[in-house]
Amino acid sequence: MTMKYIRARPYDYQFEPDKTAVMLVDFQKDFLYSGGFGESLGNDVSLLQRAVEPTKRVLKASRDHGLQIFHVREGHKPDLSDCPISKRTRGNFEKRIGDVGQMGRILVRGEYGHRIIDELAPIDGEMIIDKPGKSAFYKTNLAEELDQKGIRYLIFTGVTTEVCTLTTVAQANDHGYEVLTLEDCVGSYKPDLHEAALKMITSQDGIFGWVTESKELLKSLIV
Ligand code: TIU
Repeated sequence: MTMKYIRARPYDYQFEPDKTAVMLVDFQKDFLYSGGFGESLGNDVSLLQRAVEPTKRVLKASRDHGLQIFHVREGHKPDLSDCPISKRTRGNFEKRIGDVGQMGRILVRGEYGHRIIDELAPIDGEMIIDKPGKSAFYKTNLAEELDQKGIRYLIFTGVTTEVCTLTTVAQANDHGYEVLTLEDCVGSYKPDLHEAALKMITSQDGIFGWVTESKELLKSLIV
């Protein structure tokens, strides 16, 4: 298949659609809605909404154009055996991972809060990667699944920008993927850290990869 080009920072990004996966990182009720993990950490969860509509458009276009789609979720087994004590006990918060919140047990697999938001819900044939950590590569089969599908290019959307998205982008870079992050499809509780994360990706002429707006990806898919 022919190479496609996207206007991006620090310079144009090239990709082959049949070797590309679009990643949706942690678009879960636990992070975007009130009463979940994000709010339990003291955050204003409404700040993440900005990423939903643009990501919905990317998801639709990716489905229409046959790109591989990987949904990622952060969460733990009900017995919390995959949750380090440090993760559960850090910080001075009223509710912690595993405690019962307004959307069920916080950040626990199978609970309502762990689900992906309805607007971006997976459909049959799309991969779902459950991870216990911030990186989608840590203690998951993501690298094997990508290898099996012959993927070389990863295009990222997700929340939060500087935590699970950046951690995964950085590791994807170590795995050798060509990584593009869509800046309007990532969101953070911390606008200054959102900006810093995007700067980190593109600094040093793309130390972790490229950044652009979703409209540039959409344009490239229709030509
Ligand atoms: N707290 C925060 O900003 N993020 C996380 O804990 N996980 C993800 O980013 N998904």
